Amino acid sequence: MTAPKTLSEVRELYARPLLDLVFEAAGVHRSHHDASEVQLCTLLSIKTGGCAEDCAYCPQSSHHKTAVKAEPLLETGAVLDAARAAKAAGSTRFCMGAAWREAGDGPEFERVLDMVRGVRGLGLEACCTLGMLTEDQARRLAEAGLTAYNHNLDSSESFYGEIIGTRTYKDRLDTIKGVAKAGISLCCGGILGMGESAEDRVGLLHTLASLDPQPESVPINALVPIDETPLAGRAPLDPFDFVRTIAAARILLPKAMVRLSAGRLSLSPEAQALAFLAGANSIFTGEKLLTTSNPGADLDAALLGSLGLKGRPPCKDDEPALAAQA
Ligand code: SAM
Ligand code: DTB
Ligand code: SF4
Repeated sequence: MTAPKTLSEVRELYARPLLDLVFEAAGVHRSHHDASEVQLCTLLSIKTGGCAEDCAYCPQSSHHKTAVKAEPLLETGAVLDAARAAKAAGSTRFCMGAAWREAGDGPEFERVLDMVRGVRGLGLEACCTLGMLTEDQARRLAEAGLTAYNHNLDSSESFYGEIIGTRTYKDRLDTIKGVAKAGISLCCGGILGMGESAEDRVGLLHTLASLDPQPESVPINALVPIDETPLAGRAPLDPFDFVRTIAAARILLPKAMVRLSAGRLSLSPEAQALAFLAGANSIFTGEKLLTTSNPGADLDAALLGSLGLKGRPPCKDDEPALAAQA
């Protein structure tokens, strides 16, 4: 069956009885992926805080007086030490995040290119999230061997203006187009629990599924409410809404890696298990994401162990790319 694509089809899909949706998503998952494997990814904040954007959810925005302390761009050596440690702990993808509105040109961007080359040289997938990019920057990241670029749409176009005032949905889509043009895989997802409606989630899913090419990776974040941000007091996300969105994403983007991202500490092991059944097939490991806490290695090993899941082996689909670089 062809995946539904119109907005009304996505709306109907999203509104189905939860267990029917999970059942169908589990089938789609199993026909496109090895359902016994979960890809383990590690995140590192390479440049923390002091960001010029006003994203209402974000601890790193300079518009909110949060507890996050701004730090300059890390040195390449420190980043590669972290990447080696991530690899030793079983991660196959290393994601570098910078609290930038946009990646500027100059020595800092050159350093990020060095980091990408170094991470790829370790045999890891390399992902970056640096804010808006020009087409030339995207091309240079591709040349350095970048596997994927993370640039989230976060929510529907109509809800976007309620959470971010310093950039538009179109700015986001323009960077996404430049990334695709440079031949870099796209990692693009959203945040649930910001006060958005079911219709906003439908809008986000429809936009993600309509991107051409579709994202190779879809991170689904549960809002981590941060003190002193405008979203600090948001009501906790209903875990079944989280699972419903994962299931719909799996059906609409059958080939993508669907990643359980921020906010896993607020999800029970049972909710995460249902999310894996519904087609999630990746997690971020380690005690810290960019600035927020994450379940540690022991908790995750116990969770995967009790579900009979295993970490995906290194660079399964990535060997030709690495061989071409050697
Ligand atoms: N500055 C870049 C950008 O915004 O594209 C990259 C870093 S930014 C922190 C990466 C993503 O983290 C955002 O797109 C957002 O989806 C997610 N994020 C940030 N704060 C969050 C929070 N409190 N809870 C859940 N997700 C969050
Ligand atoms: C994404 O969608 N989730 C990851 C990754 N992209 C960069 C990280 C989100 C963490 C945000 C909260 C923090 O600061 O830790
Ligand atoms: Fe945070 Fe990224 Fe928004 Fe900056 S652009 S405030 S780092 S989410």
